[in-house]
Amino acid sequence: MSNHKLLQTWRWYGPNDPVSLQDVKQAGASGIVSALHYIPHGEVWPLEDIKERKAIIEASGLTWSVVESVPVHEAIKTRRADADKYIENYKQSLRNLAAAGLKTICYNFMPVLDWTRTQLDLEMPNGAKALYFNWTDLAIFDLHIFKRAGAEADYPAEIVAKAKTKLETMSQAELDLLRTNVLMGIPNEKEIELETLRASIEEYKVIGHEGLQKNLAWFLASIAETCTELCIKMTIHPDDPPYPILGLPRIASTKEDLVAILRSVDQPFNGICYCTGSLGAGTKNNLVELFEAVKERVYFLHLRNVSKDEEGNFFEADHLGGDVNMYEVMKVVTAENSKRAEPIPFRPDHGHQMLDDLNKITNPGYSAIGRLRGLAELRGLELGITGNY
Ligand code: DNO
Repeated sequence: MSNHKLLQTWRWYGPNDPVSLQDVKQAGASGIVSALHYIPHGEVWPLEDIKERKAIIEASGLTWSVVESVPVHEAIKTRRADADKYIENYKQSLRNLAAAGLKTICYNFMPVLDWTRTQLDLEMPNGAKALYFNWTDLAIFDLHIFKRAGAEADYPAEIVAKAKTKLETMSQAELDLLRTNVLMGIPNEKEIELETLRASIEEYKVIGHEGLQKNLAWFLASIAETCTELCIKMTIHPDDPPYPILGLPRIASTKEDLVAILRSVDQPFNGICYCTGSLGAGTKNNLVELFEAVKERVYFLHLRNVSKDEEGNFFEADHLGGDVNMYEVMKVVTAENSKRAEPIPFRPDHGHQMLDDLNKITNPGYSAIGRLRGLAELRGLELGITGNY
């Protein structure tokens, strides 16, 4: 048993991030979660570039603890004819990262789109702004902007009807904003075009749920030896939201999914990024039970909260508010942490845009003050539970 605390980390998008490393230090985190977002997906991350980013972080007295993400190229997810080349590139990036001492890597296997929201500024009663996912708005995008063939069948009749009624009240500017929000990617990474999305949806139709599971198992098996040799821990980020959207398959949404992923290549390198916000949006997910099922392989934590309604729409709640009982989660997380040789890194994933940040241009979900509040609450909760002062 060890009485070390969880490792407090903070996602930093690099030198262009409006939140500075000095800000991160004032928030009280000691670890940085970062990635070389400017490198196109699928290309090798040069060792020099990795070292440069590391040096910038270390010059501020912080440590680069987790790499989030090393994106998996679509050619791998779909196992296209040229997939082997991308596997080789991925392995080379891992070698370069390990050479710089970076060994915890986050990735996802969501087809085409990373996390998806329909609104980025839902106003809370206190005036702060939160990220929001609404099925009616997604249906408006899908049925009336994107016009995906057969999309109607993927929504309950009431949502289709609501979408139709709401559409009539929306201005062109509102529709454009909805489109931008749904297609929004990671800051500094390439935005997805509607036509690319359309082509991908066709490609994934053929692959299906099982095909995508197999492709992930193949990816993991292909990098297994390299990871084990280099002591790299891979952590898959769950689907966000944890449902199929736009006709795309999802394979990392539930406890069963995550257990199946671990079993598919049952080796220590194959781990999980336990994201309470993504998994918490699943109406059937029990977060404590889920953690218990996979805990030995949880190498990274994203702690945030969501509040769902009866239709399954959800907004991002305060870290200690919402549907995820963070007290119960923190109890199981800290129990697992006390068994580890190294503390598990966590970050306050997303935060409200609040106070002075309301007047600033920020990366959605990644403004400073809301995350600072989340981090402070989470570390207080941890201390209250463990008593490890
Ligand atoms: C959203 C993030 C995700 C995550 C990737 C991991 O804010 O948690 O974008 O970084 O899915 O690959």
